[in-house]
Amino acid sequence: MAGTGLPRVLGQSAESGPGTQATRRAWPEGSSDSLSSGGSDSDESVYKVLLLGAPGVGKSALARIFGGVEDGPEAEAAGHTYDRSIMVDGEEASLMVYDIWEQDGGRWLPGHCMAMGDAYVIVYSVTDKGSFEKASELRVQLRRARQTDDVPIILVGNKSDLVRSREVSVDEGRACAVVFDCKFIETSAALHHNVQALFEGVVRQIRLRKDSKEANARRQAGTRRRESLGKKAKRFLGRIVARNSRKMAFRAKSKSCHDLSVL
Ligand SMILES: Nc1nc2c(ncn2[C@@H]2O[C@H](COP(=O)(O)OP(=O)(O)OP(=O)(O)O)[C@@H](O)[C@H]2O)c(=O)[nH]1
Ligand SMILES: [Mg+2]
Repeated sequence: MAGTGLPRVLGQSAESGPGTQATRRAWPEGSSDSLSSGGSDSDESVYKVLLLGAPGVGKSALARIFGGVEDGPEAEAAGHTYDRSIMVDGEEASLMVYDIWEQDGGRWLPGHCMAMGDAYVIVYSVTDKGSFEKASELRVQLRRARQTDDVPIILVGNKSDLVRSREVSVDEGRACAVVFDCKFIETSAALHHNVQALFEGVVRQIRLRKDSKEANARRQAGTRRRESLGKKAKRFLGRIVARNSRKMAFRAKSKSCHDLSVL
């Protein structure tokens, strides 16, 4: 049901991978956006989102927060696929989040994973340079696998709470996103920081590609009405400056890779 603020993790299907279990919990960061149970995965209106990334970077932690599943035995039972609807910009969207990368003894082949997503979330840990390099590799693999498709890719630097053991700076993450033409966000699954923004951003990125220009313009108009005057002025100035120099244009792009509500 929309408006209840309750997520639901649905059961498994042949397509959706290992078993899942129903559970209920509100978004940790608190939001006016509401949540409800998702549809079936054969439904085209359900967006398939794949989590990719090196081992141990926090893919499952992020997926569980999305699914409203607590760590511990419940998480073990919940499996690797989370089906849930969220309200974004006043409209409901159903997401199926797959946390199946390189799991289940190779049942989910990398090629299959790379072919099935409507959006990809490539996760690295900001405390692990190797995982950052792996993220670039995955981006290249994805580009190869989906040459003709314009699928949204969001690069996620997780574990931002581990300040002292950071090995990858925000600037490095952002530069990588600019070079590889994807969006970028840092999260902390441990603190539940930016997790909601990540999945709402995924929905916006999919909509910007799949829905009509009119539908997106209507949503953006709604969002901009709520935007502060200062933000509006900044965006306007940014556009003027970007027009004036290529270097500035690169800078503007590097700023916009943080904005998951624009292409
Ligand atoms: N401090 C901190 N620890 C985290 C964060 N996200 C995940 N972890 C921890 O990192 C470890 C690995 O997290 P997982 O979610 O299992 O990582 P994964 O990417 O699913 O790993 P694989 O399934 O092995 O590929 C666990 O001990 C988590 O508790 C975070 O944001 N901050
Ligand atoms: Mg995992």
